[in-house]
This record gives sequence, C-alpha cells and structure tokens, in this order.
Amino acid sequence: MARTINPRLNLSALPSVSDGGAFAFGGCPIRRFCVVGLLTLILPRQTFATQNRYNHSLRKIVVYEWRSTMQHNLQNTISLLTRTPAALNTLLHDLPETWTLRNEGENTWSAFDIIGHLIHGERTDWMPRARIVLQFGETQAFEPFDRLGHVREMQGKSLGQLLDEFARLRAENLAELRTLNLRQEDLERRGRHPSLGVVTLSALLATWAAHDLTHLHQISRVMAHQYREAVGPWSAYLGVMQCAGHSSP
Ligand code: NI
Repeated sequence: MARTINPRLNLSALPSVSDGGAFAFGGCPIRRFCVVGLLTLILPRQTFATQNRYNHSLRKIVVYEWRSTMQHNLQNTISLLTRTPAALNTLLHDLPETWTLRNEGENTWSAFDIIGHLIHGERTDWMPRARIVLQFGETQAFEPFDRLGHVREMQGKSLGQLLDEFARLRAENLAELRTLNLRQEDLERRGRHPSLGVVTLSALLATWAAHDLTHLHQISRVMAHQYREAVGPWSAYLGVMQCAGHSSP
C-alpha cells in the first residue's frame, strides 16, 4: 500500500510552474497560505501514486505551454463547440438585464446582441459553408456573411429564448457534422471565401470554434465594462478593462 505523504512537501519539487505566475507561491505569504491551505483541503491524504499523477499532469501543462499552438483536430473542435451553449446559458440565463442588455457605447454589441449573432452564424455560416466546400469546392464562393443578421434573429425574443434557440441549432449542426464522418482528405478540401479567397474546410471548422471563443471573450469584456467606474482605481489591474477592441464580427 502506498505511503501517505503531505502534498505540501512535493510542491517545491515541481517544475517551474510557480515561476510562470499561475500559482505565484513566491511573492505573497497570504496568497501562499491560501493556496496551500486550499490544496490541503482538496487533497487531504495524497499517496505517492496520486501525487505522481498530479505531478505528471503539471508536467503536461508545462509541455503544452511550451508549444505555441495546436494543429486543428476535428474531435477537439467538436468538444469545444458542444460546450459553448451550456457555458453561455450558465453565465447569462436569468442574469439581471443590466448585465445582458448594456453595450460598450454607440454601435457596439450587448451580450444579447452577441447571442443573436451566434444564432445567425449557426443558420448561415458554418455548416452551410462546409456543405458548399464539400459540394462545389473552390468553384462557388460562400455567401457573404450578414453582420447585421442578428437584428432579425433577436426581434420579439427574450434572452432565454435566444439561448434555447442557439443550443438547439448548435446541436443540430453538430449532429450533421458528425454524420459527415469527415476524413483528413475531406478536411483538406478547399472552398472560396468572398473576401479571404481560398480557404480549407479544416480552417473553416477551426474558425467556428475560435469564433465561439472570440465572442465569449467579447461577452466578458462587454460585461466587465459595465463596472469600469464601479471598480475605481482597480481598473488599472484588470486586463479585461485594458482590452482595446474585439475582432470584426
Ligand atoms: Ni462573430
């Protein structure tokens, strides 16, 4: 039977994760106490076996950080795309409208607008374009995306209805994507974007996932903006308050 050890003893032997700032054990004794205390609560009786697994996971994190980016992987894309509706629902459903209907000023979007935009993308962008690539290749350009299409999607609907609609459309699209059983040679097929020119199906699907993340990022920024004055001088320490702008829709 593996001997019980104190998890605190091995933390100092870990690779340079603590130097990367994620845990920051070094600088602040209060924070160090809190982090170690939290770990002690979470991991009350670590064994060598579990400790080794824990260290192995941290080593993997360090290795991932060394790599700049990952190649497109369809299963990883689907994993991300599957989670976005629930993430948005958890954050936004029944949240007071003062969070969800406010924007960053004239001609900017609220969280409500952004969900409408994501719905419009499910209807007109990702899978319709994937179908065009598979059917016509480069010979038929995609329809230009309507960046104001969300206005029609939102009319007369509550945020709860929009979140439900987004979840339903996303589930339908992912069911269709899985049914296609795309192979590597399919992912390398090329289509024609009306302004970017030739693009691959792989890049289109990777963009679908990154587009979710860009709008999660935007929602975070729009909502944080509402407390720009409320946080007072702390705004200088909040990265979300320093973000200069969002990519085009
Ligand atoms: Ni967008």
